[in-house]
Amino acid sequence: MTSYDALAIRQRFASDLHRPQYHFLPPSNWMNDPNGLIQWKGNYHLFYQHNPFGPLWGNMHWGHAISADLVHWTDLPLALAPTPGSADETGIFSGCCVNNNGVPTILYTGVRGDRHNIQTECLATGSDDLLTWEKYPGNPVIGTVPEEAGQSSDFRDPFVWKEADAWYMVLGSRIKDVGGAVFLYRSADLIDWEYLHPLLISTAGPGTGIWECPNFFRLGDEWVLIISGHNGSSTATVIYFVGSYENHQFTPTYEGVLDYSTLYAPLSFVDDQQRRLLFGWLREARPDTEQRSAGWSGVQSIPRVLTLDSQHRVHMTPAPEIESIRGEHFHLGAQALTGQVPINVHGLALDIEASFEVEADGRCGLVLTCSADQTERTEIIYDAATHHLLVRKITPEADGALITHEREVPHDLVAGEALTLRILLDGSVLEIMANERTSVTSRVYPLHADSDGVRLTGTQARLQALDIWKMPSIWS
Ligand code: DQQ
Repeated sequence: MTSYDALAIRQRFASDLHRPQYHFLPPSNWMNDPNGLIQWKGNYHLFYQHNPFGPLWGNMHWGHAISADLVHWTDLPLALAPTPGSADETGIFSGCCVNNNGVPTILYTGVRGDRHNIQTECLATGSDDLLTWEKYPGNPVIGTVPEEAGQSSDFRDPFVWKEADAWYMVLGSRIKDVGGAVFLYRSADLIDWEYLHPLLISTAGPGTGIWECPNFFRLGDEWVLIISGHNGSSTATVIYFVGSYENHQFTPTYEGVLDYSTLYAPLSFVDDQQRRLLFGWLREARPDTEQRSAGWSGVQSIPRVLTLDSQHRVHMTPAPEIESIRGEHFHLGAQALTGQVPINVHGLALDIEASFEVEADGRCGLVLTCSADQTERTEIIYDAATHHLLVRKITPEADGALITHEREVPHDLVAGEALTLRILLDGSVLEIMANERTSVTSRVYPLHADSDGVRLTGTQARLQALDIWKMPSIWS
């Protein structure tokens, strides 16, 4: 597909209220995990799990887009498609892309079998423009699951990095009757892989599922393992471990939640500014029937820059490049909050920064997607007494009944610490980062174009500053 065709397809969705304007999604149809993120010759390449034939999961291919600035994207032809009769005949699942001495090299999971239950790791090398890919004729490069996994057929999502002596890979898996696991491999040439040992095994107990899409990397002086899956009673699905990595053994000393809601299967990479950047799939929160009639499904998060704080917590800030497209600006200065007040800004594509001082029993936050009668709204409220951040979506039904969806997540502030909120609202996407360390991404589907009001709310709290920018489309 030429970029011209892709833009024409994008035009068809011009009046879709729920379609994001400044987040990446394909021209049409289904997208899930980010794949193969790499900066190559200065440009950022985003590959992604894609069903080119429809807006629901299936027929997994790798879609491809390129950006010079991490903000504006150009659609490129599909990068990888299943090959009949091969290790990837029913799908090209997730993976990564590395620079092997000047040769762009993708490691991905090829799947076979009716239920995609034969999962092996495959390799493809690219042309210098990353537009054409040749699969290694000897695929798969890893064809069997380690014995200690038992009968598990879940064995996927290679994440590869280079150390002084060799390439290393982690794979997401599950040990039968134990739980999620990440396996570590080593190779001199990306083709012959030696299994070393589990890098980490879940202690949450059997039935807690597979660990998918591992990311393992150095951040500052420590190492971070991110996995998508479950770890015990927590309802969070993307968690991370921080610890030390010596002699190829990982010893985690801190466990945290990367995102509490719809962000899933994130993938990170390092760019030429030595930033660790992460994209995540923002899942839909509406039924298949609605995704089918929309004609598209799945959005990528705005790339986030990762750092660690002194308490070993991962901090996330949207890549500053996104600030370059900020439009009309609204500012409100310091003031006491004594209830809820409307703000003179309307929009469903906004970038918001807010900071508050909140007393021990105080509450404060913002209300977005607010209809004129306020029956429809999305509340983002911090409760200092319970140390929780609440995201509550209220939608009126045709008969006037109100449907409420709530997500309440722990968020601790130390004495004297201000609450900071960074919020990216974009059609049906709502990315919320509190103090850069508590992330709650959500999907909201406003009923009407004028459900776009903004309100400020607080009791026993003081606004330090509120800045709101209207955001444009990145496709015009
Ligand atoms: N999505 C891919 C898998 C991965 C899962 C398949 C995570 O490779 O484990 O579409 O969303």
